Amino acid sequence: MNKKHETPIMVTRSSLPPLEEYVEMLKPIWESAWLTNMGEYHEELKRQLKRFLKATELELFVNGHMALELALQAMNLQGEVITTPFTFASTTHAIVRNGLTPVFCDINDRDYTMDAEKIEGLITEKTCAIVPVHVYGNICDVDRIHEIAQKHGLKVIYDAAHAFGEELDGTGVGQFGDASMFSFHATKVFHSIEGGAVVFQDEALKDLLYQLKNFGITGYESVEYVGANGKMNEFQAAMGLCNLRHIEGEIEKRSRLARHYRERLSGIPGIRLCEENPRIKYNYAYMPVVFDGYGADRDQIFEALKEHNIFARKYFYPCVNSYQCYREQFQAEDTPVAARIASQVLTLPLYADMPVEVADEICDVILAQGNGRNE
Ligand code: T4K
Repeated sequence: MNKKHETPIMVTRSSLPPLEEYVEMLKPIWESAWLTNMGEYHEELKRQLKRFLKATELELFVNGHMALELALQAMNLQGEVITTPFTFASTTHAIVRNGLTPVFCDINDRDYTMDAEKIEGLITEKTCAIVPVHVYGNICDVDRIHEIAQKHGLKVIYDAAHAFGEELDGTGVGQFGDASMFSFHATKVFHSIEGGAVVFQDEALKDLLYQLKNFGITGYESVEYVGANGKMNEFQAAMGLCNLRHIEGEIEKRSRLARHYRERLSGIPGIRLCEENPRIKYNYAYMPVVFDGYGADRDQIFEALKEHNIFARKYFYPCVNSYQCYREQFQAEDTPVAARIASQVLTLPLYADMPVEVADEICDVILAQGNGRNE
């Protein structure tokens, strides 16, 4: 079996532009001493991202969470919001921190996004919106969700934290629903150290989102909204501009690794990979693998990898509806598919500069665990 890595292999590793490129970008910041509050880089990144994401409208934020929280605030919602428990804490927290009540809809077991066929059964007279998540970059059933939202007069705000640059039949993923949030955290396919954006269709939201991220200030002597500080600074925007130059190469490198994982792990009894949808242009953000009736369970694989100094992650275990802060209000059993997948899934290390040999070693460890035990 392979030897243990001297330096640990983590689930991801931030991509960075050449240092000189970033340093070059810093010079104008030093000259102008303009560090934050919608500076030139902020505006330039906004323009470039709007183009790259094929977005109608786009606003930048200090991080993805604030972007989602303020996008929900901008929708002026009240009551219940249908969402998924199979996600990162941020999605639900953004709903709750807006004084809204999350209602958890189960996921489907093909791509782990919200099971659109279960949404209507959860709609009550209090329902105001749906917040689905394109989890792992798997694009939700946007057509069905749109149909349901139209029929019941609901807003749709997508958590697209994982879906940067993705397209469905050539349409930018941010074009679906009323708004979509993208995360530009250091661990994401595209990052600005921390950062995020809201892509939206209604021009009327433009000023509002801008104002909400700046304390609700609407003029030198007027504050009309209870806003927050959600501004992206110039150092973040500079990193974003540098990284955007290299994004195509980043995604290409990720796609090669993902393909390699697929070749090694496909067709093994008890190992399930998400089906690839030919309509989607993926960004290969994550490499989720489900162990279901394999020779070893998810936790055993996790431990075996750890012994080799390889740290896969159990994204997204536990489900949000069993967090300590929510478990009094919700039953994890109400979303059984999410609970099951959360207990079976492991996201394997995947980042642009990961050598293919490391993917091979990871597969070797996994396959050795199943040897002779999965008949
Ligand atoms: N919605 C969804 C569905 C999300 O997944 C997220 C964030 C959000 C909303 C909110 O967006 P942001 O407000 O974060 O923009 C990480 C990320 O911090 C988080 O952004 C991400 N989702 C989540 C899925 O993963 P952790 O706590 O697992 O990160 P951490 O610190 O354990 O890092 C993971 C690995 O990444 C490290 O082992 C090494 C590598 N890494 C990490 C950092 C911080 C680097 O290479 N460089 C770094 O700077 O949450």
